[in-house]
Amino acid sequence: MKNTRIARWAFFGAVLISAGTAWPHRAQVQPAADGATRLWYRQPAKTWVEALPVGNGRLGAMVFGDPAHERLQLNEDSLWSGGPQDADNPAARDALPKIRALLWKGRYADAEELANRTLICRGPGSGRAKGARLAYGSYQTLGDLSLTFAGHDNATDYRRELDLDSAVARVSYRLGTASCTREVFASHPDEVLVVRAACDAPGLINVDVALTRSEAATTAVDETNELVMRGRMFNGDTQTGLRFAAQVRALAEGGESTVADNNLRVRKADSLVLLLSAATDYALEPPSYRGVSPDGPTANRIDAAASRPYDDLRARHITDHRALFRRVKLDLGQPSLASGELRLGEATGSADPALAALAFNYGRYLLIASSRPGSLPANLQGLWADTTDTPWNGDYHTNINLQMNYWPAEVTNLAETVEPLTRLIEAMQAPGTRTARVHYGARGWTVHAIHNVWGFTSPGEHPGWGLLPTAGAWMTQHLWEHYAFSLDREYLRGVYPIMAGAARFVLDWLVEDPSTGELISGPANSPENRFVAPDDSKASLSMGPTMDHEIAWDLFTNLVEAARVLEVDDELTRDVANARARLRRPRVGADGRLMEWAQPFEEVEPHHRHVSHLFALHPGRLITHATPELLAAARRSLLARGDEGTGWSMAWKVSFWARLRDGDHAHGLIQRFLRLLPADQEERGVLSGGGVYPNLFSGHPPFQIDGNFGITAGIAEMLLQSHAGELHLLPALPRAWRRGSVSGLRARGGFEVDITWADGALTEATIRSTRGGTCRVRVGHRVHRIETEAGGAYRVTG
Ligand code: FUC
Repeated sequence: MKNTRIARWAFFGAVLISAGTAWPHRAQVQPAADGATRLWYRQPAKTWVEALPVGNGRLGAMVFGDPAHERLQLNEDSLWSGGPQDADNPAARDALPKIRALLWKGRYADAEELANRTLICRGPGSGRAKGARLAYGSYQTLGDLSLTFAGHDNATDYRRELDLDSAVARVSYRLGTASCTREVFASHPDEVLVVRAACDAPGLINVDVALTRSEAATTAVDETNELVMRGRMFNGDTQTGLRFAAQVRALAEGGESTVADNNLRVRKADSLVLLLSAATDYALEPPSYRGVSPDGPTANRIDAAASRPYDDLRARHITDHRALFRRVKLDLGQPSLASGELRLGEATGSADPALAALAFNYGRYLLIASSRPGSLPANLQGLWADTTDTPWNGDYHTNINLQMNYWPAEVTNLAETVEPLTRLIEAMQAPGTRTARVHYGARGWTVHAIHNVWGFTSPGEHPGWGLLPTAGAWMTQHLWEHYAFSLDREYLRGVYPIMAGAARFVLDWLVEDPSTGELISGPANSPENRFVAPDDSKASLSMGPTMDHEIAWDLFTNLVEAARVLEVDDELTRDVANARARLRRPRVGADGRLMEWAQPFEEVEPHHRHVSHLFALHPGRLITHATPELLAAARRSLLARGDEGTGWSMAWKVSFWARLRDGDHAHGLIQRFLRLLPADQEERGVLSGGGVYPNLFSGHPPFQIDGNFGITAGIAEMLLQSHAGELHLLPALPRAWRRGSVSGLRARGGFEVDITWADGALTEATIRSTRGGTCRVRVGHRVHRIETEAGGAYRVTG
C-alpha cells in the first residue's frame, strides 16, 4: 500500500516536471503583439484557479467561460461575516513585565506559557484561520451568476482570454456556421459588472439566468423583472450581521424576456446584456454595519448604467482602466516559441522572458482590479474568493502579506490604488489606540499580525505568530513611501499624525536591554519562525527579534524626515531621534549570517518561508551598499534560507536579490515562482513550495494574491531602485533579459523613468521630473548628478 502511494506521487511529479507533456490543465498563454498582456486558453475553466478574474476594486467576478453553462463567481469587497468586537486582553498589562523578566532569565518555555494565557487576544481570535462563524469573521463569496445557454453544447473553435490591457474577459466559439462571443468586465466608472453575449446569426441567445448563494441569501424576481438577491451575514453564530444585496437586469436585443422559477429567461434573442450591481451596509469609519438596506445603491447603479448603450459602458470602462494600466510598459522580448505561446509547467518554471513580463503586467492588472479609491484594500485574495471559509479568512495579514500587496503600487505608477490602504490604516487608529493602552499601557496605536474589516488590532490567538506589536509601525512605511514617491506635502501632513502615533507606541514599547543599554523590542516573535531555546524548548518569543528594531529604525528615520519636510520640531521628534541612536542595530553572527534574534539561536526550521530579519534590506533601507558588512551577512542569510518557499516567499526573495544586485539569482526565483501548480485540489499537496495556477494566480498554496503583487514589485526592483538616495538604473538585470525596455516606472523624489537596454547594458534612459530638484542617477559604477526642473525631461545614455 505504501509503495503504491509513493509511486502515485512520483507519477504526478513526473507529469508536472516534464516540459511539453500534455498536462490536462496546461495554461496556454499567448501575449498580444504589443506585449505580454493576454492570457488565453483553448478550454473553459473547470476549476476556480483556471477561471479569469475581473474587478473594479469593489465588485469582482471569476469568469469560467463554458459555452453552455457560464459561471461567474461573484465578489463584493466588504462582504464579511463577523462584526466589531473588543478582544483586547486586560490581563496583558500586568503580565508584560513578568514575561520580560522570565525571558531575561532565559526561561523561554515559562514565558511563552504565561504569554499564551495573558498577552494574546481575548476569545478565539481568528479561530485558527477559521473565523467565519466567529466575531472575527471571514471574507466570503457573494455567490454565482449562472447562465445556461440552450443549444450551445457543441461549440467548436473555442477560445477564452483575459486581455489585461482592456480588462475584458472574452469567450468566443462557433455554433455550426455562427460565431458567438461573450464579454465580461467590471466597470469602475459605472460601478456594475457587465456581461454581453451575442451570436452573428439571429435568435441564438436562449438563456436562463440565475443568481444564487450557498447560504444566508434569498433571490426573488422583483416587479421590474430583475433578479434581486438579499441576505444577512453571520456575526458570531447568529445571522444578524452585515446586510447585502445584488441585482441583475437583462437587456435583450430581439426575442423575448420572461421570468420563470426565480430565473430570468431570454428566448430567441440576438444579443443580451446583463448588468449586475451589489452593495452591503458596511462602513469603514468606524468599522461597523449600519443596519440599513443596501437596495438603494444597487438599484441606482443599475438604473444609471442601463441608460447607456453597451458600447458606451465598454468604452468608458476601457478608457478608465487604460488610464492606469498603460502608464507602464515592459518589453522583455517576444516569446521564444514561434507560435507565440508561453509555456508554464517545467520543474523550475519557464525561462521565457515574455512570461515574466506577463506576470509583471498581471500584478498591475490585479491591483487595479482589486484596489481603487473608495474600495477596501486588496485582501489576502485581492478581491476574489469562492467560498464562505476563505483561507485565513481572506483577511489582512500584517506580518508581510498586506504590505506586499502594495509593494508594486508606487513604483509601477499606480499610486491611486494606495488610497484604500491609507483609509484602512486611518481606521486602525481608534481600535489600535485602545489595544496599545490596554495591552501595554502605551501611548499611540498599533496592530498585530492580523486585521479584518471590523478593526481587529489585538494580538492573534497564539503568541508564536500573533504577538507582533510592530506591525502598525510597519504599516506606516506605506504612508511615508506614498510621500517619498510623490513629494505630496499635503498628503504627508494628513498622515503625519498616524506616523507620530505609531512612533509614540514604539517609543513606549521598546525597553532597555540591561546587558547592553540598547533599546530593544520584546516579548515578540520573528514572524513566524521558532528557535531552539537554551532551556531546550522550541520557542517563538524572545527579547530582541531583529525585525522589530529594523522596523523601528525605518519608522523613526521616516518620521525624522517627515518632520523636516513639515517643519515640525518638538518633543516627539527629539525623542525619536534619541531613541533611534540607542536602538539595537542588526548584528552579524559568528556564522556570518545576519542574526534573526538578539541571541545566536538555532532555527527550528532553517528554510522558513519568512525572512523577517532582512526587512532592513527590503522593504527597509537600513542595509544598502553603504553597509557592506551587513549586506554580506544578509546575502549569507538568504543563501542559508534557500530559494524554495511559498509563492509570496519566493516573490520577496526576488526583491532581496535585486537589492543585492544579483539579477541572475533574482531571475532564478522568478522561474521558480512561475512553476505550474496543479489546478485540482487533490494534487495540491504534491508540491511543497509555491507556484502559479493555470490562471497565473500565485499559490502559497492555496491561492494567495500577495505573490502576484510581490513578483511585480520584484521585477520592478530589478530594473530600477531609488531607496538609497539615488536612482539606480538596471541594478539587477539578469543575463536572460538581453534586451528590453521599460517606461513609466516611478522613483522616489518625484521622478518617472524610461529605460532601454541591449546586451545587458543601458542604451538610454529618460528621467522626467515632476517636482524639480537634484537627481542622482547611478549607471553601474558611475553616478550622474542632474539638477532638474519640474516638468523637465533628461536623457541619460549608457
Ligand atoms: C502569514 C504566513 C503564512 C500565510 C498567512 C496568510 O502568516 O506565514 O504562510 O501566508 O500569512
